[in-house]
Amino acid sequence: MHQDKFEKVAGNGLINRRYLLGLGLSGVGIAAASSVLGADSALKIEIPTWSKVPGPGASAYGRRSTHTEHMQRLARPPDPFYPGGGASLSPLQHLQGTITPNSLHFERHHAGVPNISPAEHKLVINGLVRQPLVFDYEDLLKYPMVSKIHFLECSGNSGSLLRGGNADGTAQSLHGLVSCAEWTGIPLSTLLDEAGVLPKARWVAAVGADAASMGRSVPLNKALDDVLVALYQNGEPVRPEQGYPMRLFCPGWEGNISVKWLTHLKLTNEPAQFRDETSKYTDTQPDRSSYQFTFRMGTKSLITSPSGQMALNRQGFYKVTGIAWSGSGSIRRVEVSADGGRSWADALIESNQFEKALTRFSIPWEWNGGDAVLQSRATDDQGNVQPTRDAVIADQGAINFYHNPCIQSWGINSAGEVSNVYI
Ligand SMILES: Nc1nc2c(c(=O)[nH]1)N[C@H]1C(S)=C(S)[C@@H](COP(=O)(O)O)O[C@H]1N2
Ligand SMILES: [Mo]
Repeated sequence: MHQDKFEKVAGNGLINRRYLLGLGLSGVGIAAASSVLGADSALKIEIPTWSKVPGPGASAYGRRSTHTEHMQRLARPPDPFYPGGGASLSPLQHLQGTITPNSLHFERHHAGVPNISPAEHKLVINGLVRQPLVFDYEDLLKYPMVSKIHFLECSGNSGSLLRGGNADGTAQSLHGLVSCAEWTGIPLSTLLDEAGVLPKARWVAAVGADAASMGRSVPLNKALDDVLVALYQNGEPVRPEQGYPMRLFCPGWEGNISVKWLTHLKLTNEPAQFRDETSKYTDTQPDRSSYQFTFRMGTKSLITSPSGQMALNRQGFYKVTGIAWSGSGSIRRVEVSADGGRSWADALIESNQFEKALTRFSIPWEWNGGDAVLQSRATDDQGNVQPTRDAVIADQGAINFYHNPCIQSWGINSAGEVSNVYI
């Protein structure tokens, strides 16, 4: 078979990533790879209808192809005792590259999505400042802004893998509380400088204008470092679901602290002890004590294809691809295993490697029709290596399910069915 010429770099069929760089892919001979231009001239290709009649003209607001409408967020069922509460997850297995389309960005709401009129919305800065300030939306648009590509991940993401029991699911249902966008906004330091932070201040208490009045305390050093008051998301005003007209954005930190529908920033000496930093988003240890503040998200990766509940329909060549990210910096390396972690090969990095942003990786793989366990393992520029599930459980015990960066294992059986497995 032609696949024999591929250089195997790890057990169970992993192929040197350079074959994805155009070195020898032509020999793969997948039927789908032949285009109309490349096909045999004797082949009779029918001219499709859409090539014969003009389609609809230009439109005022774009929409996606009707053939891609199966790509949907997965909304968790509403809870009648928790109006507006809940989440929806990004369809990671259908996406490519590193940017999540705004309409598919995951959501997590504690009291639903408020419909805020920007003309009536205010942002107040007060507390331990020389000069309390009130901004309206139009004021803020006049400030210099920066644009940064960053992931956002809920600290509850992937938590079901630590709860044990049956965790069958897709990349989306198990890990879809992560998304990545270009966030454009005003560095919080600019606004704090204008208010004049008093020397006693150590924390910034941020509150949203939703019916949850959700609040979180941000340490002042982070607030002055890279936190944004984000007004735009991938070039358009932040979507209502993401916090229109403005949200706090704390790069690399758990999603909860990026307060949406931001309306109040109060400089304080101590944390405000909001509900979401006392009763929730705290990491309970085996001795039942809890870490109150675990801000930084881990060093993590995930194979998005092939992934849970997909099926491989033939033996042979596959492109294994996925995403990697780190709350501490940029992704330096992603390794992939096809034999459940016994041997590893370096994946090809297919995207930019921005700080605290999704990074796309791929590696070619030949499936021989037997059992396989696909895994990926990320390393960031601080030297952090993604831990195994066993290591996470040994480290933080069985109670806590927040902040789980563990290696995902996708088992493949001889029927080609892909499912979450614990090994
Ligand atoms: N005001 C407010 N801010 C909020 C929330 C909320 O319910 N209300 N949810 C938080 C949580 S738990 C997460 S994970 C992120 C989710 O942001 P997204 O919905 O834009 O993905 O927003 C955070 N900010
Ligand atoms: Mo969250």
